[in-house]
Amino acid sequence: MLFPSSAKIAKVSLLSCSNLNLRFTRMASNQKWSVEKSRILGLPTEEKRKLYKSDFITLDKVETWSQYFDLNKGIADKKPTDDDLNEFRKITLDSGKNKELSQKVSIFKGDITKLEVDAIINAANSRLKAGGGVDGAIHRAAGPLLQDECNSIGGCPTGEARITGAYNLPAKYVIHTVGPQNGSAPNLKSCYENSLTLQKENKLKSIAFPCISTGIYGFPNRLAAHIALQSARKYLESNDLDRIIFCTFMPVDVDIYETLMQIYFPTN
Ligand code: AR6
Repeated sequence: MLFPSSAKIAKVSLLSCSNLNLRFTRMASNQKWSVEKSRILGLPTEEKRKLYKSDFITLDKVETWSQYFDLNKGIADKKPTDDDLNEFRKITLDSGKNKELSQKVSIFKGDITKLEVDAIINAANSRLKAGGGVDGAIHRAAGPLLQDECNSIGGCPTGEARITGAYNLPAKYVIHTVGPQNGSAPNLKSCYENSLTLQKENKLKSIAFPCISTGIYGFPNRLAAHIALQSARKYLESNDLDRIIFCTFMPVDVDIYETLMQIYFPTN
């Protein structure tokens, strides 16, 4: 038969219609995140604040480490262990910068999604699919377009980092980094370094880190804090930004950071 039956034509055109629909839907969702991302980034702060799902904390309300240390006298009694000092000796401080740098870092106890900073770091998984822990909290507060943008990136290997918009979050951007699941210290170090590289490339002035890998991925909290503080200290000695915030969500991390910040960021 030379001509296809009308049933066949109908079937083929139905198929191409549904393919076309699928393509349009995909395109529409692609366009939606990218249009919204640009629109939100261009909003005046008061307008952007109407998008937030809950209360927010501005940078000026987050004490610098230097202020925090002065206000919480008891912290001085928290002494590093011999193991801490051995780990600390892996880097050399430019001690002339101590005072200045103690004003460029902070401990923040609480929920990272509340921070109105340039970027918050997400402890993501390599598929960049919303999971539990801080990742879940970030996706819930940002709204579904964050997942759409993550889908457009496709994934992120362990130790690397990717940047997206932050949508309904108070932050401007989210930097997604994938911490190690096998306790690899070099991979965790790369997470901090690659996130900081994105900070520089995007000219971000204030960023907040959660304790990457120390939750579901099970990295030891104390060593993770050493790696975070070593990376931040070395980076701040030669790069200009206003603030790196260490977001400590669990009491164990508050205690570790209050102890270790005293050696990595002495206030005098
Ligand atoms: N704000 C700040 N820190 C938080 C918050 C929050 N709202 N919620 C949890 N934390 P985790 P990981 C702390 O498990 O170990 C996800 O399923 C938490 O107490 O979030 O790198 C991803 O999709 C802990 O101190 O991240 C991955 O599959 C820290 O954030 C996997 O978990 C990190 O804990 C990543 O595991």
